[in-house]
Amino acid sequence: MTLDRRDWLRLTAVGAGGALAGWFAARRPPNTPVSAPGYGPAGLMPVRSGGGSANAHIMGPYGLGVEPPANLGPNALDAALHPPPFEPGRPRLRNLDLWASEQPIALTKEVTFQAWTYNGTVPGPIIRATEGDELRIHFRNLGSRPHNLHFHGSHDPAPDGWQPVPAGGEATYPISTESFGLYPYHCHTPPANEHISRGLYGAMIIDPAKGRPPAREVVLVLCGFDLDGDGKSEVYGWNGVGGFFDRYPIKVPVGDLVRVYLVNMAWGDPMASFHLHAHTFDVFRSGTTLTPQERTDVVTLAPTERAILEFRLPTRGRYMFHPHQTHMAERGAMGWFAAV
Ligand SMILES: [Cu+2]
Repeated sequence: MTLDRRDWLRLTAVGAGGALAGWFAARRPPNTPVSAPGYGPAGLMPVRSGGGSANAHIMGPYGLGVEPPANLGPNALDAALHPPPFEPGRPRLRNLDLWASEQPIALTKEVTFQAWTYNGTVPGPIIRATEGDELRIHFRNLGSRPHNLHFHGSHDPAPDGWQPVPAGGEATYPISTESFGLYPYHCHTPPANEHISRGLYGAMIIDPAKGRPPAREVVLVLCGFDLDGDGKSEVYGWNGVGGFFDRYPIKVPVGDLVRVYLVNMAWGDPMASFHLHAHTFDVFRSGTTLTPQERTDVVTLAPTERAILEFRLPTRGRYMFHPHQTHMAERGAMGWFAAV
């Protein structure tokens, strides 16, 4: 049985959260380090040896670098890449289920990681609402240690999400979406550095009441994974998988408006950028305006900062994108838009 985020949204809509909770509880693995061939006993990356680069074991020409897990096909990240549609006609009050689980996830062809997840994936489900909606997030901690759920943006400060929820516990967080924008959510349990870097985060899109112009929309959450517990990331990936959009470029029609919901959740690095080759884009910082602040080809974000980017690729071809912190690109965060 496999579940993706669209399954989750569908099942939540018919109230099957309890059944899923049971499934995750039954499948939850022991919290032990996971080994991977060539990566040492705890899934460690190869270390620097001799005069070569620290990445020498995994580097190749771009396009032949970090490879995604072999069992992931070209549509494996569709639920993480394509946000739910803008639906202003939905009920204004909606209930959503999120749960925390502790389980291994495959980061690359060679690395499996003992992740802490929302709803089984890193990043967690994309939440989308329209300004003025009222969301009630029902959170259950199916993990073996305290976790919780904290949303950026406007809400009642009393159930703010920083209060730890014990293993087996639950909590309800009301979120009023009075300000449109792009917001992250994440676990806030100490040490938050570990709780977030193990994968407890996701993106929430709050649309303006009238929506934004029609576009090909994608969500790109930059993730960093600390494999050896040194506080720095050794593997990076957009939407949780290293090398995925290098192997499977994001296809967009030539000339169509492309809108990228960009969120930096890469822990362990003070900042990360998004750089697009061969073209420029409009930047809407935090997604809280309808007019862009600048036209550029690189935007830099500290962890939890985000931006909406818009562009139209003018000619057929492949347009590389990556953080300009090149160690991130070379360790999994390389990708391409293919204008077709
Ligand atoms: Cu946590």
